[in-house]
Amino acid sequence: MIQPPFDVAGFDKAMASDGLYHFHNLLGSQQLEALRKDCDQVYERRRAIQVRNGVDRGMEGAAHHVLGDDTSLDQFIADLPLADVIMHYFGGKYILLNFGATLHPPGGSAYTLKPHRDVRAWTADYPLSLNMLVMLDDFTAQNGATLLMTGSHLKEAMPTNDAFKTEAKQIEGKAGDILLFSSLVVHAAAPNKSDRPRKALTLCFGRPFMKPQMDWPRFLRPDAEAHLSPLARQLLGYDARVASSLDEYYQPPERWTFKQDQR
Ligand SMILES: O=C(O)CCC(=O)C(=O)O
Repeated sequence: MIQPPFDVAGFDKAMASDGLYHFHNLLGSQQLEALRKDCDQVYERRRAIQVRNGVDRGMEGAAHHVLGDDTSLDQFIADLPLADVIMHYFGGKYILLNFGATLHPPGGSAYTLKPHRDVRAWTADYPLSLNMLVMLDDFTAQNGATLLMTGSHLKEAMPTNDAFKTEAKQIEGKAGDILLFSSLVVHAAAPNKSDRPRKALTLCFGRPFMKPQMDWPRFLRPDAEAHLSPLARQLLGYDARVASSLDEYYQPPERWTFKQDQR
């Protein structure tokens, strides 16, 4: 249940027409500071692997799968803001498909600068995936606030680059603001023309039957499950696993690997 005074009808209307809703001032300054610092830390480790594996070009400032390093990013998932709003959006349970951090440095050439969608299948009336963008710094025209083409989730064809350029709106906001938008809304980072990085968290949530980009239960340490909040356990797909043996499959409902409520 979403707590009043949240305007559920206004949210539903905006999501249906624009595919986007802007929430203001949800995170406090201490949490923001910890998240900004931890983004730098987790990026270092991922960047080293990108470089080692020769996939670093076009990934400047982009850190993927930023869980499991005992940082404030783990805590963010344990106590996810807007969890009830997202449940309302899907009309049921959902899992975390991916969780990234973007530092968006000045002059960067990351792949996020190209207009794109974050889900491949176009399912007009049945949302599969929802994006969350958490502003860790103020988002301004100068530092590359995200461009979103509102309403583009309603048309199957991708817009031309020219149409995107003229129609996309630049969403400015303050550190601590959060955007929720349909993963079908075409969007892109804008070039950062300031002299500092512009940090954000980027998450996608989806239906529990979808394949997340990362197999979280195998990605995290074997002892991680015992320390997860019930919400984190749900988000990381511990209740939406595929059985791997007959013994695992033939179990009473409370021990099913794919629980009944994960429709
Ligand atoms: O950094 C941004 O402004 C956009 C990020 C983005 O496009 C994405 O994560 O898919």
